[in-house]
Amino acid sequence: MCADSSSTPSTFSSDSKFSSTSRKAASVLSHHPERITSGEQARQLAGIGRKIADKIDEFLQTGHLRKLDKIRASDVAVATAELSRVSGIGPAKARQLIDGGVRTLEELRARPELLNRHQTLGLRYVTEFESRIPRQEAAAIERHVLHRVAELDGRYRATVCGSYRRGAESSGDVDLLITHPDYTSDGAETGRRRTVDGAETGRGRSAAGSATARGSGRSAGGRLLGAVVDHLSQDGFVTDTLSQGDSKFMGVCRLPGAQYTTHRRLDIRLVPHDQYHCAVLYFTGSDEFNRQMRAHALEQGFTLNEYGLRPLGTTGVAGEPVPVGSEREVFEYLQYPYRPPEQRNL
Ligand code: DCP
Ligand code: MG
Ligand code: MN
Repeated sequence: MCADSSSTPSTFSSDSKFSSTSRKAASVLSHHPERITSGEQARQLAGIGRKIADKIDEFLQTGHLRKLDKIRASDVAVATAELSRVSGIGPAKARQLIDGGVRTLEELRARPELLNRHQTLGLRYVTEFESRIPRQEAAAIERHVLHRVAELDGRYRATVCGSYRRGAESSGDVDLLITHPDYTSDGAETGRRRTVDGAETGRGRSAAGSATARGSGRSAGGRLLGAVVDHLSQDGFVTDTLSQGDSKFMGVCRLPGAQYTTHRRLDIRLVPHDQYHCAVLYFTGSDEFNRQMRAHALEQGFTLNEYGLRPLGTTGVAGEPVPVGSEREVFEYLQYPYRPPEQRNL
């Protein structure tokens, strides 16, 4: 405990988290002309009691104060929760910001250089993204998007999945799934191969893997998704891009016109044509329903995921995906009683 260091005790003595007794003690110590070397010595001073003396001894012996560590840990937890309100900021980024002295959204607004594009937009729209989308607005978004996609190319197929498809009265975001017959998992039209679990393999990965690739550098999937995003941006419906890859767009939208004023989160996923129904099933959720259905699939000797339904051989190795012509067929393969999306809110 160093009585002549003025900065630490003064921040201490002004911090509202500490009692007036503690603040008084900090002031006494900071004004003491000599270095304090024990709790016993400090106790001789006015305003220092047994408890403070014990804290001084704890600090001198261990270099820490358990109580202070606890307060700091809970401050970090509060700041992490606050910063995590921003789309694109997770625990690691929050930690990095806190270590850099940023703990609130207000402080974050003053440090734009610390944020990437996604996080910058996440901060700009933080309260708008936190407000839920009423079902009737989600329905208007669905009509708009399905109309615009069909207008672009009638061969696209599109479904709004997520909580909206499960009939929710309000949703956190809009989850749009699209496919196109020119885009399949065997890569026939894409010039490259995809494995059954959807991972891309072979040449072209690095070139087309760049999320910003435009035009000729794009894969077939990237072009099909990019065309949709561009068309949805043309009339101002898509207002911003948080991130965009060959098969996944994360962005921001708002319906044209004066009725809807709030910016909404929009996810668009392009999936191979032959994987569409398994993807619709997966992205309709709920997470818990998906878990239960996957567990049931395993009991029936199948592995089910967003890419397909595959029988497991006796050795447990997954075979070729079975052809799936509808969501209902997945239930039938698994002898699982069909549940419409409204009954998947587990
Ligand atoms: N999903 C999943 N497991 C995850 C994340 C997602 O199974 N870890 C699936 C089920 C979800 C769907 O993707 O229903 C869409 O994800 P969202 O996070 O958009 O969740 P919801 O649409 O269900 O809810 P919200 O209204 O909050 O968007
Ligand atoms: Mg959703
Ligand atoms: Mn989503």
